[in-house]
Amino acid sequence: MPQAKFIKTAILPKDYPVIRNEGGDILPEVAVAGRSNVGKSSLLNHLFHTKHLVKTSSTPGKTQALNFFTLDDRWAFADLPGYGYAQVSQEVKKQWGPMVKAYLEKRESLKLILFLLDIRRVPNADDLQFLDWVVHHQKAMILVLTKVDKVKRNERQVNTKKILEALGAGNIHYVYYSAVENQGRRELFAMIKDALKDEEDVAQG
Ligand SMILES: Nc1nc2c(ncn2[C@@H]2O[C@H](COP(=O)(O)OP(=O)(O)OP(=O)(O)O)[C@@H](O)[C@H]2O)c(=O)[nH]1
Ligand SMILES: [Mg+2]
Repeated sequence: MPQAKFIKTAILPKDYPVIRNEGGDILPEVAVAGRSNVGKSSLLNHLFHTKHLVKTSSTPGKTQALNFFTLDDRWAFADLPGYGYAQVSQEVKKQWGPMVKAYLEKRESLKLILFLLDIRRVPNADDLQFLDWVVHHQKAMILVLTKVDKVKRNERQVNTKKILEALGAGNIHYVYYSAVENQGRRELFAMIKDALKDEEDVAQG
């Protein structure tokens, strides 16, 4: 069984935790990002085999700060607050952009971004803006198409094509995911491992 731990909640870079393994190496970090309600926190619980370690909600806008976790003393994970939800307060909205921008800019241990999109929706301006930031900071990314239990098999292909077209991304790595129907977990882990291979080789000297 995987061993996941909650480490800390933070908003500002000065409050980010420095996360090391027992050998003292800083753990490579995977950030989970995407629109509010897309399923970020649920995906982390599903990956971790935990039910409530990561707070989820049917009300969008649940996660309003950065939440840091570790898995097996090997990887760190950051659950990012979702963007694009109209109902959160002006105060929260104003801080979202700077909070996530600062994270992408300052977090040196950030090695991989899981960019979540709902398989049923064409990416909107907020999604494209976020993707721009990721590309700008030259971060490795995996596209995770969530809630695939909500669409029929043939719809998957059609929607995937539309989504990739909207992103204007040619060869982007993507994976189908459902936390509800237990799909994609193994595949996503394999992709994460592959993406972080070089980092871990360095850490192990
Ligand atoms: N059908 C289906 N529903 C899902 C899946 N994953 C998450 N959900 C539901 O989507 C809603 C939002 O899930 P969260 O994991 O809290 O979403 P989030 O992206 O963390 O949302 P914010 O914290 O607001 O940004 C909840 O009602 C979940 O039960 C999935 O794979 N399939
Ligand atoms: Mg959340």
